[in-house]
Amino acid sequence: MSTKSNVARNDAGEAKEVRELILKKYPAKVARKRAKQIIVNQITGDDQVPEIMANTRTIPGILTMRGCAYAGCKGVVLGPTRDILQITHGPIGCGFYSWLTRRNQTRPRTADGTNFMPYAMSTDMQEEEIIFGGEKKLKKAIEEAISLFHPKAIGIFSTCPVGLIGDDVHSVAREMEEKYPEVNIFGFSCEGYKGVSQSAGHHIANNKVFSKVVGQIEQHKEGEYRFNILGEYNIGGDAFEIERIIERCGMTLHSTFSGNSEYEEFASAHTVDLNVVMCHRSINYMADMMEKRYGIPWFKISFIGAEATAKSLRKIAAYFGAPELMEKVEKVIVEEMYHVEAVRQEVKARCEGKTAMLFVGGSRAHHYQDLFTEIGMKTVSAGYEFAHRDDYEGRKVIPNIVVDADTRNIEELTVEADPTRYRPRKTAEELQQLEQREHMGFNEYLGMMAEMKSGDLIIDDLNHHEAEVLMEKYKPDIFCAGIKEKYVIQKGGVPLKQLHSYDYSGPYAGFRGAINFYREIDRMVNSNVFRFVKAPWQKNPELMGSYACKS
Ligand code: CFM
Repeated sequence: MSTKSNVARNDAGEAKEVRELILKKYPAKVARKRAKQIIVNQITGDDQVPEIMANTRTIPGILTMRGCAYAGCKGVVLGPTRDILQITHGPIGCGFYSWLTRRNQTRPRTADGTNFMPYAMSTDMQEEEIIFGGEKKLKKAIEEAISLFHPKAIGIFSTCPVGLIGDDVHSVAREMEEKYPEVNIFGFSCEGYKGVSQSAGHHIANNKVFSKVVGQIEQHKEGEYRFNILGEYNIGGDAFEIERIIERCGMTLHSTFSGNSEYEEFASAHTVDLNVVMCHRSINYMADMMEKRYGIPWFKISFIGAEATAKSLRKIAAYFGAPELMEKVEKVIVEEMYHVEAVRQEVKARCEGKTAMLFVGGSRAHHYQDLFTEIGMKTVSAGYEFAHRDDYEGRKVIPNIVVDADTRNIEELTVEADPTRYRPRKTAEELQQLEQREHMGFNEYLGMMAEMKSGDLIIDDLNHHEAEVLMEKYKPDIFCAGIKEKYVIQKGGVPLKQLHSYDYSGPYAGFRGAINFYREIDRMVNSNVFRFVKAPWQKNPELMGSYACKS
């Protein structure tokens, strides 16, 4: 793995060859499907990109990187909220393995502030409940939780067996709420098998938080420039860094969905004047629903990368439009960039021209490319695990996305303007002006492909075989993915940066986060240690198989 292959980077012809090589290994039917999910990027005028197949079932037998709907609902969207008491209704493994492994952090406002995150709460279903039903045990668990912890709100998360045996978590929630009216109790039908990945769980979580939590409390934090960040989950302390910057700029972050968040912040989130969306995949539903019901505009931002952070701050300030705010933001950017630049130049000198691959989730494979660009590195191949076509090709394709049975399975809420609380934050004219003058991109996301280069290889729902071919042919200087990929890739002689949990590091968001990332990548791509790795399969003979049948 120490010599570079002759794959000319960014060369569409070579990317096509790699694609063919990947597909060659599959039986005809599998190859036909994967061919639609492995695309050589091509940007034509007007930011047009090729169509990619996404958000469809993984082919049985292929080891996917994906997770389940329960993970997307409980782990991802609700997990980082510290004072909604979260009960996993199911066997103990689901609750245990979704307990803080994502490294989402939290910081109660006072030393004795409520924080349930250090607890893993589960009904621990046994054979008896699987046979005779688990509702009784769930009710008991809720009563026990209320008497011990006195929470403001309780979320019940369904695992696969709950749906299979037919426990009704919603009627349990209603019954317990009648008994304990001071507690907001709600259930999620987020059984792991719902949908094709964790993406379904995001949607289920958005729906319930929107209908059962947002709008419950009429209060807001102090400040003139108040907004929410949707889709920031405080992995490795990212939200702390973002909060620091926003505070420096003199703006008020009312709530973050859901990094470092509290129940009351969600419940009063409808009082702000703007929503900015960071992870489009996991929370675009909430942005849309809040706009329809309460009249809050939204646009996409990113705090990953120093340049992206600066651009996002400018956009938010321009939206509020106060000259003193814009001035303050510029001042903060200059001061922060001074520190960023010094490290960036130093690291860039050692990293320039090196290559990266990113295969992560539903938004980071896009955002983190900016950090690599800032230190002169090139992304040669990237893809999401579970994103939809709009995250690849931009929201403009949404009307053309075929709604299949799996998607129809997830409820789409019909949302109307609130009769008393709908309040347009800007007039249609003001919004239009902002669009023309500042290119705000209201209700827009351009997606990953338009911001990559022609000839880059885009792969949806990457699997192990495909990762091996990429490694062999491109020999990237760094591979970004998760824990399931980490050690196989590293045994192949390429360092792997976990972009889910950040390994043991972070934050990577904002200005200080960018500095952390540059330093970390510098250490990884310029360390010689990986060149000396000999994988077990390079030392011993390998058993190979191939398909003899034709279909
Ligand atoms: Fe959004 Fe996320 Fe992501 Fe995601 Fe995730 Fe995550 Fe991710 Mo792991 S919400 S889509 S379901 S940015 S847990 S914080 S890193 S796969 S790219």
